[in-house]
Amino acid sequence: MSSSNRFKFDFLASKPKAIQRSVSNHLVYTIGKDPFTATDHDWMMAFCHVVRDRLIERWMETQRSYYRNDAKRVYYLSMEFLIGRSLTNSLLNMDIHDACSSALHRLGIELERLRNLEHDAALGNGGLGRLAACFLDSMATLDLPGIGYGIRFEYGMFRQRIENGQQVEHPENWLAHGNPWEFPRPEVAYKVRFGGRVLEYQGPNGRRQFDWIEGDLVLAQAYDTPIPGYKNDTVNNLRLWSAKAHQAFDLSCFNMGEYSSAVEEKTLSENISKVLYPDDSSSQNRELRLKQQYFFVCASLKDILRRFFSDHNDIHELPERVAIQLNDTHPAIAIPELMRVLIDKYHLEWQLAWEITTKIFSYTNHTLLPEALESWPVELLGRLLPRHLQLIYEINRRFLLMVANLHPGDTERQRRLSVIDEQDGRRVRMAHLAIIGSHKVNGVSALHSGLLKSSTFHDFDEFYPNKIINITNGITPRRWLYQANRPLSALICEAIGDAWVRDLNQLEALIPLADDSSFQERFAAAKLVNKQRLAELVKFHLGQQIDPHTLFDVQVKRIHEYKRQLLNLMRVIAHYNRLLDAPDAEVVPRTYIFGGKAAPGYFMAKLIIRLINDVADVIDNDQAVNKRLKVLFIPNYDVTTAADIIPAAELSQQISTAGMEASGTGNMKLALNGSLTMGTLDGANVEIRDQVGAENIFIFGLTTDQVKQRCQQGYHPRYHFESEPLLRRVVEMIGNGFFSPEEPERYKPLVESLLDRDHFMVMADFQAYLECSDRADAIYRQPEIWNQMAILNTAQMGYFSSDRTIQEYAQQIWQIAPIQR
Ligand code: 26W
Repeated sequence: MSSSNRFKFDFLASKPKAIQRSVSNHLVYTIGKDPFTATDHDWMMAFCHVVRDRLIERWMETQRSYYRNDAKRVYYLSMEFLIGRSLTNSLLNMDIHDACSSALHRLGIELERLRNLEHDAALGNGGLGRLAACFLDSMATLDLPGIGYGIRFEYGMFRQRIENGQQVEHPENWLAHGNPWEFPRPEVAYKVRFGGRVLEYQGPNGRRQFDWIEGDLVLAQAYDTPIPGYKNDTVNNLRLWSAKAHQAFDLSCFNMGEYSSAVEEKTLSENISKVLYPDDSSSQNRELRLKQQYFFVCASLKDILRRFFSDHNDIHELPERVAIQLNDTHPAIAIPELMRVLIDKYHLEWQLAWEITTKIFSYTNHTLLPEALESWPVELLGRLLPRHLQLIYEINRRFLLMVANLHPGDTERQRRLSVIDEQDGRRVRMAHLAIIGSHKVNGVSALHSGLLKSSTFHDFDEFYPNKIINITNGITPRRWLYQANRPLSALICEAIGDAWVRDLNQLEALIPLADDSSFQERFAAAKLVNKQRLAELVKFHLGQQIDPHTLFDVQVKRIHEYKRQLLNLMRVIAHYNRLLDAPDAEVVPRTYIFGGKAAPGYFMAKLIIRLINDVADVIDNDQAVNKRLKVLFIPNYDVTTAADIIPAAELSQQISTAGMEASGTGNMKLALNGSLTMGTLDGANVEIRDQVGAENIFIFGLTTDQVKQRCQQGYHPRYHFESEPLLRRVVEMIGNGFFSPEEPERYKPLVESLLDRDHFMVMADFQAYLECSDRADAIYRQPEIWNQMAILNTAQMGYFSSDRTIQEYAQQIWQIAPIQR
């Protein structure tokens, strides 16, 4: 943006005095409260409105510049956006943090107190949703015209409480006290149809035409959330859809006194945006979920076309102005939806409609787990979206014809590639639809993309060479270092300036400082401050004592068997046994920190949480060890607790079964904050090793190829049980009720799974894991070496900035460029 504009925004609005006046005004005129009776929450809302005023000016100017430049835009379609809090992010990105802090101080209010009153916008489950949020930040920071589209869930990701050691889910009503960041747009509302039937008729030139009619209508109403870039005055938009009844209520019922049936339809349709599905990596074929998907896709496409036609009139130009990224297959119904609009509404010929569609769409795959690959029963899809099913059949028919042309007689290949899975009931494979309808498909780490090409989508890779590519994930350095870790940020800025915040590769300037003993000390001091802060939070919120002078050994992420929190816990038990056997053994005093939510219906994951808490109890009550060994489960892991925990971590556990974690992004956040990774060669861990150097990371365990080999040869977990005494003892303790004396059978399902199946090769990796952990301990005893390694991690994580990731998407997939103003 030009300097004259910047001047315009800053001069009046960024001075403490102006901010102070503005807060007072908003308190009275927006919130309607007297300063004498106002609660902290009232002040927080008033203050957020002040910040929002500054956002909206920049937002309008940014949108105007996109129109002026006739910019090609990218639309990021995602069922999930896991944003977290926005206040600090907005203050720092607009460079008004200190001015605001002193303005509030003059009013007798501490910014820190207000900050903690904000609810997380938790409209996502985990990695996929948080990635979408990092991408929005990077697009805005890079001056790219990127717009997010999703659902405004009334209830976000559930709140996790631990009661009697077990996860209990509580609804997260994040909107109850108002959301200061959103702008409702009641004038932007689109009709979305479900059900009904397909009408066939003769078009003007004698052609067969189709129209989808009747059924039920729901309204999608827009809410906009401004997304500020880092100190560039760009503010992009996240548009979320909320479901509203097409008719508020049935007046005839109402007049007859049947009040509840009068509002029945309203309740039913508004259910669509009521609650986020809390399932991470397992596809539930619920009708409501398919409705959610089509609901936001249909509204988003209508909105995209409305924007296009506001200053264009030739639909052929659409691919020059519009790119649409599908965040996993969840929005893949957009492909037949665009075909429907182009053919049924604009009366384009199939071939032309298909060309436009495939030029516009691209698809990111985020998982190889078969249970997470979405497929919808043909019956269900045909009932809710009859015209889409017809179009999917036709897309598939034409595709399979081409396959047959290339591989005549190879019906087995056609069966494998088909969009329709004929195996168990007929189902629509959404990933196949997404690949066929996109010009690019990407995996999210080098290893993952390689596996997509060599196995999961191998036939597609042969059929469409160069369509499947890799774009390794990244994280935004603004939220995950600059904001979350002020002590380390300040130290880095002092040492090398602040250019790294928008160009993370600049952290390499820290490399020469890695063996400077005074820098090492200051680096360690920053870590200690973060550890002390976390210890205070833990004391305050959980009433538990953790010692900041112990090694903070952290595994925070969704609880899933393939992520192997159980393997970590078995290491904890083995360490405990060591102390039981040799009470005076010299060990590195450790605090094992776990955090993460389990899907509410995921029995094994919930049992693992319970075992973590049972083990923590036993160790807490054992005076002989509890000064040197502490296990802590931090409840309700979310974006905000992540920002408290990650800067304090020293060891980062990234121990998924090789080949199962698509990328991981927590691994990047932890390493960037100077935590050393202990991990398998899985997902982006491989590339982290390449960047930081094999000597600065602790790698152990079976590789992807070895895992595959073991599976093929026939894997026998009992062999490890029989031949490894340390392992045997740990498994027996879990199985015989050592940690659950009041219910000895409690963990039988875990032990049976380990001994009889062990799909995740916990038993096979246990020994190597223990040895690796000992290697780490030996280095932790030499603080200079540990600190040097930690600095070299931070210094060499530049590649994992989501700015780099987004630049790759922009160049290799979207063909969009920054807008200069
Ligand atoms: C339909 C049910 C469902 C829900 C969510 C299936 C699959 C998902 C996601 C794909 C799960 C997910 O979040 N995947 C994670 O994506 C991250 C961002 O790319 C990666 O870093 C993680 O490795 C991957 O597990």
